[in-house]
Amino acid sequence: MKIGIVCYPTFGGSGVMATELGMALANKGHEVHFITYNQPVRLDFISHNLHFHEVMLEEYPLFQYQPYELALSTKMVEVVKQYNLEVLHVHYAIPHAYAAYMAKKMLKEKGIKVKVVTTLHGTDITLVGSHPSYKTAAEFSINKSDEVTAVSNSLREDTLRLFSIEKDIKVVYNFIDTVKYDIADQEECMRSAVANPDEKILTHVSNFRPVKRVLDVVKVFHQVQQNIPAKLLMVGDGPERSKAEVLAKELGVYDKILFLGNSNEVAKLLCYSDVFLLPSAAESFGLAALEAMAANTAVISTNAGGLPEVNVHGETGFLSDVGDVEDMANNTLKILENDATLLGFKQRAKAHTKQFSLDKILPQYENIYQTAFS
Ligand code: GMT
Repeated sequence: MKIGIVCYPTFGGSGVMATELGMALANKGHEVHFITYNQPVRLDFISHNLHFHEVMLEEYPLFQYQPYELALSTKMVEVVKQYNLEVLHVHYAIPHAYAAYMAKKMLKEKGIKVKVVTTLHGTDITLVGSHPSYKTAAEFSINKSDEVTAVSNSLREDTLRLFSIEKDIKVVYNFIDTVKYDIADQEECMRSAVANPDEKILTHVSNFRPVKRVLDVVKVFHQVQQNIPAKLLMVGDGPERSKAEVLAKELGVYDKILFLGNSNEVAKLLCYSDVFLLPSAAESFGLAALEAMAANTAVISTNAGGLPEVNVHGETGFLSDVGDVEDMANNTLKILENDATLLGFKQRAKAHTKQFSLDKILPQYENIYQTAFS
């Protein structure tokens, strides 16, 4: 099929997922066109059937805010017309589903049909979309999509609770290309580059927004390293990073934490990891946790949103209430108490990712495109 993919091209989970999906579809022979304001960060190849179209914004002094939706819907119309796209798959409802609806209407005026598939990712529903400034337009554009998917049962339920939804919302879990994470046993995974042989390695990867509660990551680590020699890798960047650095200094653990910033090589960093910390206040799915599990890492997370659908309590890691730093630290120590226990958690975490593998999830999206188009 000929598919347009619209997403945020940044380090957020929705952009990562959309990019991985587009590349996988292209690998399977579909013609894929990314329509975004920058080349997606994880887009690591362009080929005859994988294209990128940049949405250009005209800066004009009159505008306090640039009208991005206008530029995006105009670009969608252009690309659909030029390449005869059959489906526009938009990731993150705001403003992508709204812009896609407008593009579809404009195309209809010219006798061109395109179907819109909207995938809800989380904050587009739970934080941003339900805000009174956006709710009416978000609800409208979700209802006007031809097909709607959510990345977990939890997000589906949140959407039905927060909005008046007339469409069926299908759950299609996020996926992972497990092969990309099979580098733990390879030579390039040199734990000695980041830790001493007796130290365990804890990792956190996120966009360091308040919802990720990165200060809890530092607090949990502070308690853990009092009992077990350990290092913490903090991967990513965002508004809470400097607060986390200040707290680490106050708690006297700054020299045991590596703040690594954003990385395109998350799989390589995760291969060092023993335990992944994700103490989020809200999380529709927790793609970062799934990536960690694929890299043989046990997960300590909260029980917020869709996290229990990914991280199985007592099997792949542990779940705690939001903010319960004590419980998260104790659970981390349980996992790290001896090598055999740690190995068991790591192996079960890795095994659990099979149900989120690319070959299971990709056909579900292909079916949805077919249904939308038929
Ligand atoms: O977590 C973020 O702030 C980024 C956000 C996004 O849309 O880019 O992530 C959301 O989508 C991811 C991919 O589906 C999910 O794995 C994350 O759980 C979800 N984040 C939240 O719900 C907070």
